[in-house]
Amino acid sequence: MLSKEMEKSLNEQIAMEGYASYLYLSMASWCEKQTLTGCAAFMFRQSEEERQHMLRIFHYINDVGEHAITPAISKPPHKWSSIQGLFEEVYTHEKNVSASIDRLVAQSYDEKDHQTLAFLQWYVEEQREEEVLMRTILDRIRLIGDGPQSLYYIDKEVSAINQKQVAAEGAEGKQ
Ligand code: OFO
Repeated sequence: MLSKEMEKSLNEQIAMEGYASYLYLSMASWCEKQTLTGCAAFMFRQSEEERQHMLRIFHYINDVGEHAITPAISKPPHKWSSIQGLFEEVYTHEKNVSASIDRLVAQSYDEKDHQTLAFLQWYVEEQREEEVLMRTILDRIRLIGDGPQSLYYIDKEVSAINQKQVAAEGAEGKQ
């Protein structure tokens, strides 16, 4: 059982994860149109991951006897001025998600809702990993430079990072 406030907050988190999934899908499409196929593969996988994050909360809310609500999702942007700008937006978005998870953790402490607190630990760790990942990509882009001559190398680099993620997720059996 959840408090009404916690049910509402978790449903809001569902909407945030759902938006992330759509935003990354839109980014994947833009990358594909720029023939940045490595970046596109990375963003398609991230989009699917965010959908799994959303579903994990769905199941949790319903499992504890409350009602997970399918959110309305607003249309994400569909164009970016550069690949660096795109990854900067991803990084900012991930930091906002982390802040939202932190607020949920604080709320569970305040409500002495230990089961939700335990449930959220997975998200705390996941957000830490995602922030590190996005910061690593941004550091590489800054190192390579994102002028037209560099795009091929950026795409190769992101593709290699994506392959590593796929392998790690396979090893962990992670969704
Ligand atoms: Fe859902 O992990 Fe990123 O946002």
